[in-house]
Amino acid sequence: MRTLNVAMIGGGFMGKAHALAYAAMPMYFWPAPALPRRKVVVDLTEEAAQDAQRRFGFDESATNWRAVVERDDVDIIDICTPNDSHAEIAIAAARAGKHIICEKPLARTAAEAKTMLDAVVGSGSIHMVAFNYRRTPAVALARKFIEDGRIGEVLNFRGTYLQDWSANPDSPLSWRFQKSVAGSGAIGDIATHALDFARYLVGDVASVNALVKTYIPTRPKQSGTVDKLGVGGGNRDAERGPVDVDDEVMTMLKFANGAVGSLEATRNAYGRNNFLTFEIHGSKGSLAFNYERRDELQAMFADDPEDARGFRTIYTGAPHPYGDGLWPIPALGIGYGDTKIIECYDLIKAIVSAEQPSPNFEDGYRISLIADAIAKSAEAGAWVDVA
Ligand code: SOE
Repeated sequence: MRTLNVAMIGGGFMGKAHALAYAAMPMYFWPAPALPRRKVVVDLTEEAAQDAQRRFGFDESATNWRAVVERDDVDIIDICTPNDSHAEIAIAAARAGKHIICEKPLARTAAEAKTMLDAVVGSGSIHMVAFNYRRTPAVALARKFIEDGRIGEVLNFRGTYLQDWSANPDSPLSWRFQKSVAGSGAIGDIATHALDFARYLVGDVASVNALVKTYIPTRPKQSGTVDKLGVGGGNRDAERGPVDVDDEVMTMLKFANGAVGSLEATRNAYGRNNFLTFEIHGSKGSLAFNYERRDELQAMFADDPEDARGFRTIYTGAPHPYGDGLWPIPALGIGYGDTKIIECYDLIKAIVSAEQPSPNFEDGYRISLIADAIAKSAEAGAWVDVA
């Protein structure tokens, strides 16, 4: 069985999720398409890198990602850094002929995402953007139902991504609130996950009419390089710095295929934790999903007998997408880590078969185009076509 050596750049929250996936993927999907080897992890300081090496089971640690990208014994570059370094690392990796997985959003702007797409096209690299939630079996099942025509023609998509980790005005000024690093706020960080659902389940978005809002204009500066994500409620005595991104976005959507939709995203919705949802209405039925109940797909088929009509709850398990690798009994439970394990499986499969996976950099770029159109529309107060 082939071994693929992974160099992971960034050993934080996402690094933890990806390292878990490399370790566990062959335990779930066997025979594995190839064995990912946790070769080298890169972080900003030697201490952080060595810590990540021990914790995440890598052979080596390093602090210079440029040198690591050039190594002959590295097959995959895994980008788990904040958004402002995605392009530089991915472009160098493509030039060095490496396969690439990049955390979402692909880049801060569509123009930046385009430079990444241009770098991978023709390079021989397999490339993937880590929009992991579409790999939840219930979401993949929704796609199957739509493809099989079970709900007829899709008429309407309603997406939300609501969290509350930044609702407290004293929660720290993470890089996620700084435009120069993040590109945007809720739009890039979480609305893009819902946009990935929209494209995966319905199709490309043609135009948007959006509004955005920033509720909390300053936050206490945080110390250290670890993204604190609101943990501990923050330090109200620390010096405050400006927030220059959106806290909340809502938009109407027109899809290229004629469907319509809406999307709301915020990290300031007290009581909502990872409320990533969709509801889709079709000419022959409806589907609904909530990541907080991720083992379940709600489905309503209009051709059910009249006295039995209504949403039914399907618990995903062995007969459903990825069921052969997961747990044998429905409702034993899918977790965040499982979505990353499936993502890793699809990446390794794509490398072995030399076929681009989805979502790849082309998809990441298209999502960035929609994100840019949302920002432009909010500024103009008008419908904007997606370029
Ligand atoms: C913070 O909003 C965050 O960590 C996002 O950046 C991730 O993409 C999401 O999966 C969980 O929440």
